[in-house]
Amino acid sequence: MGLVLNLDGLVGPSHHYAGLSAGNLASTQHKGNRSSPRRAALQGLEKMWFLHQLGVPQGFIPPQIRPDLDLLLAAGFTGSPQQLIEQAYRHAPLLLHSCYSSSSMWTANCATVTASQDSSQGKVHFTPANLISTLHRSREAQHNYKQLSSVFSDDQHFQIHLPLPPQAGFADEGAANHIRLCDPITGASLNLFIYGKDNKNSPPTQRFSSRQSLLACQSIIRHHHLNPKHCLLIQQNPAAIDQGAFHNDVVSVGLNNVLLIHEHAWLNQVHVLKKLQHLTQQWGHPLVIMQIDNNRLTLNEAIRSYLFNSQLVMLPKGGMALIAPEESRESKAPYEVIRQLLDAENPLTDVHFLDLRESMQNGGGPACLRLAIPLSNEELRAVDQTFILDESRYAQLKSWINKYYRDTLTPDDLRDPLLIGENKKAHRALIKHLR
Ligand code: SUG
Repeated sequence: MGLVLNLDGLVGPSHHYAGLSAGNLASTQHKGNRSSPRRAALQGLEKMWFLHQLGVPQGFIPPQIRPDLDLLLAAGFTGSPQQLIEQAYRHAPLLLHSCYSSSSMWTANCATVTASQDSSQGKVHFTPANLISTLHRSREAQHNYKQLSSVFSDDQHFQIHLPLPPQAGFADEGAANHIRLCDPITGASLNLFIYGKDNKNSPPTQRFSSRQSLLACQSIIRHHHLNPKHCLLIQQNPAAIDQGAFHNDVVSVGLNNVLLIHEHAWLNQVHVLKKLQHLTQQWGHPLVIMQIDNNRLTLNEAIRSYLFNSQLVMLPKGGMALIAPEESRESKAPYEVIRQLLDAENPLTDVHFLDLRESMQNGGGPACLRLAIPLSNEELRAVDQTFILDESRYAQLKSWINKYYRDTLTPDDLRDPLLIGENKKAHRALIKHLR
């Protein structure tokens, strides 16, 4: 049976709340609040360590270098780094926040990944997402390409494609809109690609724009040499996007033969789920669809609690655990849903609630912080082991965060000229550790 490597993004030292993502309610609501980069990074690291201790393969990728001064140069500002920052602060605050954004921590948006068994080329394929829907995130794409090319450099097993063209028609947000279902017995699989807009026929959203295009999904299916018969193109429910489900992983999550989904996640959901049942009817382990109806948990409560942004992980002892955000324990309806899921007949055996509040306040729950990569044992051995978490790496990263990260940061603090040097120093120290 295959395994899944979770590759989490380390939170960067300039993590802050700038309200950069329209349609992401948490980002908008926390705009301007004081953040704690240190707490954010430690919360993310503790999640990785927790999963490692559960026996789940866990890796990490470093934060991207910030500030991204090239963005300010591209906008026509000139001068020393300090002068660039000061000018952006005065004349283009949005650019200042974007160039300091730590958004590369949400690696579910770093790329779409498909399993070697699913490709006629027999390789694990990666397409880094172009992330063109938001300015701050679009700056991640080129670096993600380089980073993935270095972590997965063994070209016998891995192929890293270029991001899709940086145009709206190809808008791509990575694995947050992709689910791989598979039969743990026969290895048969189904790749679900969930898009928001098809550039012609889609019922339009009213309030927020959708981020994932149909063309991006179709292009990835071709680049990765997937069998179209084993891929399903599904449209997000525009009403869910309008309520704040900016990515599909805010309203559904799947692993192996299990799909946990809100009733209003997809367009024509009744029909799509029937099709899914039909396509998987030969599987040795039948598909288990756990649909949560709106009368048990409203879409609004689902989005607030981020219950569906939990991670589903396979446990070495057998069974599956749900790694849920603390917020889904704190209110009655989501907690009740989880309790009932645990009591019901399904592969879910455990639930763990984790405190990821710093990331959650920017709209990033447990599943946003990781890129789930289906691998064989041999493929896992071919990954650059520098980026795989073990006890000594965990201790090293923890002391690095404690040493170099500020305890708090307000959006105004980005003006502080000292922050540029602090970020640089932190980055250099990390590179040194990793070497
Ligand atoms: O793209 N938030 C991210 C959250 C990404 C969540 N990922 C998944 N659902 N997979 C986004 O909207 C907020 C940045 C700010 O406002 O400062 C931000 O980029």
